[in-house]
Amino acid sequence: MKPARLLGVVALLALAGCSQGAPARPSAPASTSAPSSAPTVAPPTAFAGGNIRIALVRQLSSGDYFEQWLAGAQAEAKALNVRLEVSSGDGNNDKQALNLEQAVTAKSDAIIVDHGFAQTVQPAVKKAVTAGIPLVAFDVDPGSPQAVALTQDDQKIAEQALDALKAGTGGSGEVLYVYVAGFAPLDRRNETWEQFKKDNPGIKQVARIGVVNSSTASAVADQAKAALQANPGVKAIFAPYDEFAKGAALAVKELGLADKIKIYGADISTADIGVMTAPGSPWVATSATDPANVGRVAVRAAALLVAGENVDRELTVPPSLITQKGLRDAGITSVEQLTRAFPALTTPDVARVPWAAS
Ligand code: SR1
Repeated sequence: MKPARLLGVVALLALAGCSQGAPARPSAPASTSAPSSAPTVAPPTAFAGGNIRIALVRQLSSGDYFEQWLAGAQAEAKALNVRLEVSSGDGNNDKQALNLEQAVTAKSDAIIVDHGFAQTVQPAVKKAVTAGIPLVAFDVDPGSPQAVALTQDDQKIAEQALDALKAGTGGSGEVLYVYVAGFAPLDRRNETWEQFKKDNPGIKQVARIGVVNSSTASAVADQAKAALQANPGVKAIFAPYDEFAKGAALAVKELGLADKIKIYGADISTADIGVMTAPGSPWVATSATDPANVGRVAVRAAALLVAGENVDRELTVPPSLITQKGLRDAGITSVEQLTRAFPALTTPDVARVPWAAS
């Protein structure tokens, strides 16, 4: 992208409501690409041989968000010369708990737990902590104060999307809500939604749908079609997870309602940008972090713990509001372009590793 156009991109995104509007830094790298600033100290000797093993124990692995997150985690592991040993429960909580037990038994140098339900992961988290294994929990309550809890700012994610919904609807009208209870980030976003409804009595939730599985978007599309046919007055959909928003967009398009119903979502990926910017797309706004950046933060935090460095027990990555108009006006077609144009999506100071470039 030419520099003049790039500056236009940043301005347009800022105008579009990107709340993390840092000044333009056209040369900022995409979050999975090589870091750019020099390290300030030498790496601990334990990291020299490439023998540090960090277990990444995931509940879910399918879908854009989880794939990008893993790519970021792997890139950071490579940069830090650590081995990332990845397992996934594929949506099965018992399998994830078993994988976590195995990571403890295998004496991993550190463990990252990615999503999961508190009741199924906390017993094994406790065993890890008792065994002295440093642990980072992303989007799941570890239940142990010794563990580092990493989250995106879910309240902000919901607030940004709902501010856009309020502006788009004028603060009144029937809304279809997509939610599944039990996932910590969705539960936090739900708290904000509940408060939003109290603060905005003109907004009426007429139906709630939602499913999380290996084909979330198509399952949500089926549910959304039925809900929209049963509720012809709906003018907005709050779908705060990109697989939900993609499913909702499919339903609205297939029912030919894109000029009447707008979707306010969460998360971003290159595929999501394609959906949002497609002609006639109803998905008009999304509040998101860069998932690859969050994956990088998780690995950095785990590496710092292995090195005996201090890490805040709560780490939060802030989101930005990204609008359909901003993306279209700037001609953005990929997350790489988005992160280059909008450096606040990359957070090198969250769990900064002093011996690594950032
Ligand atoms: C099923 S939970 C999905 C959410 O997890 C991450 O926090 C992403 O933001 C996604 O929306």
